Amino acid sequence: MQFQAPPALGNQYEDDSVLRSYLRRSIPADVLREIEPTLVEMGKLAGGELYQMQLADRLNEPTLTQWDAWGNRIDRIELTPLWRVAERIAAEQGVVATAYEQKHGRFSRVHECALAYLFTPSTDIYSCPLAMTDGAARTLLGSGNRALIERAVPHLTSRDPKEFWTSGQWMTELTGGSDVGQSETIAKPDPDLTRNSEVGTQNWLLYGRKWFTSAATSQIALTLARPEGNPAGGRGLALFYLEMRDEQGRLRNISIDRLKDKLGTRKVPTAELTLNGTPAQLVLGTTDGVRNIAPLLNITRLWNGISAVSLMRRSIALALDYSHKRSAFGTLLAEKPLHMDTLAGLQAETEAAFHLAFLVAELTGRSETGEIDEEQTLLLRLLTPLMKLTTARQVVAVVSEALEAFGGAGYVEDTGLPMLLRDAQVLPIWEGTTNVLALDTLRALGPDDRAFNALKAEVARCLASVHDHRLVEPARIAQSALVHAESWLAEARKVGTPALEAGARRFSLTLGRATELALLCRHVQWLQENESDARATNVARRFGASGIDLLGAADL
Ligand code: MFK
Repeated sequence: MQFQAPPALGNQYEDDSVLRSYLRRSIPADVLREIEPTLVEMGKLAGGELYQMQLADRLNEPTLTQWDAWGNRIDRIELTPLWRVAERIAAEQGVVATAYEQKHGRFSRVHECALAYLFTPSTDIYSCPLAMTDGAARTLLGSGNRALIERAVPHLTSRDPKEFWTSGQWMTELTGGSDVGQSETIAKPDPDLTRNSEVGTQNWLLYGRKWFTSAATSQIALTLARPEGNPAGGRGLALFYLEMRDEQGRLRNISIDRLKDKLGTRKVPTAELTLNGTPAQLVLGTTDGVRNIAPLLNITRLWNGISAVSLMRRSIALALDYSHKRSAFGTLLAEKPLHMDTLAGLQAETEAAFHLAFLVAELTGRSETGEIDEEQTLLLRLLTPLMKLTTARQVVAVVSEALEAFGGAGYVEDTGLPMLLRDAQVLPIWEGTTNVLALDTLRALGPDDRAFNALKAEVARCLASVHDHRLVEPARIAQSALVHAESWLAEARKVGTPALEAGARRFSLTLGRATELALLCRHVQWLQENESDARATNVARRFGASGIDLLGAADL
């Protein structure tokens, strides 16, 4: 009897020509020399020890124990072995810390994202708590609240697993998933002002239900609540910081009602919580909570995109390896033109998505060191939702197709493959659905042309560098999609808000895919000129022919 060899992974950094060539192009050689050992190490873990642990941990899920044997309410969540190891490795390898240690200035953010990209697919979305932790650190630092910065940021950015804290991001309530302004949690001034005095003097108690709190094992959370008497809507909310447990390890008037039974991200202990007088501190001001939590949202949206490209990459790495092990109709799949053509299509989507996600990482890095001008600031604000929504749609399609490349094995749980698709499916949903982000794109564009012009200028710079005759057609497709989107926007603005909103998704996806194509063309041209590598030309041509302008002839 013959047994089928399963797919295997090598060093996930060394095997990734896309990541490696991108880093060679985008960061100085001396910086790359310094950071490369950390990427080789993470690539080794991701393709080796962590991947094996992930397969072994497949059936484990976090558990909630609400009561002890003697009737005490304890609400203890046990993580799975994989996640416990992931927490340690994330701290030791500085997956969050790297962005804050700033050893390489603005390139520190790209370095962090490269680590996250390698780490994420082998740890069953441990990127979720890391994303929120990163976002909380950025938000606290931007708030100027010295007491909270000194208290929490050293923990959030620690490399010592014993000191490392993760943060939750409690926004979702029964009334408000996307429409956060409807949140019902109330904040009342704490009559006992001595409580928590070590972390600030503005003490409040929170009362309400948080309906979808991811990674509820975090030590702290940033959350929204409405100070009593404040008006309805997002402006009436305030941004609060809280620590989940007291010095004895008891939850601070928080009950964990249940863990969510989700389609995917099964290792993430997502909980429903009731806050019944939970002590909290204001982060900044008693209003404008939605605006004040936006820095956190923008960081977690960046992580969402990095996670999307990392899952695409993982599914293709497995499918490609398998194609060299699986024979059908007399030859290996790798020798079958149709099979390899299918994988090439997935590779093109993945490379395009990769360059957009990492452009947002680059711009985020610039914003953190102040090396950003007005045009780039507008570009970052616009590209963050565009990138999040575009890559999140791509990952679901790519991973679904990659599973098909395994035939029936892709549908069988103990291969570990179906989990990839279930995990991918969260990416268009959390951190803002495709439609909510399409509307955020309109918000980021604002009423004038400045943000759109910033995007046009970026695309023009990319395309100006393209000379190879085989790239003329993809470059033309990117440019004409952008021109169409611009004229559509002008027309839709004239017709009115309902027309603008109805087309926002097609419009945003067109912008996202056109930008991806332009970035891909630039990279491919660079590869040819600097590394005599013409292989990727087909990737750009392929992506250019796969539907960039999605506006079609939609009526206004
Ligand atoms: C794997 C990696 C990912 C890890 C994920 C971790 C797990 C997280 C689980 C979750 O899902 S957490 C919950 C995520 N929830 C969301 O993402 C909410 C989605 N909804 C939106 O984004 C809505 O657009 C929004 C709540 C922001 C709308 O609320 P409002 O109150 O109608 O907002 P409004 O009035 O338009 O904006 C208020 C202010 O915020 C405005 O500024 P001003 O006050 O100066 O005018 C906006 O410009 C600003 N703002 C809104 N979004 C912004 C922003 N500023 C910068 N960036 C943004 N993205």
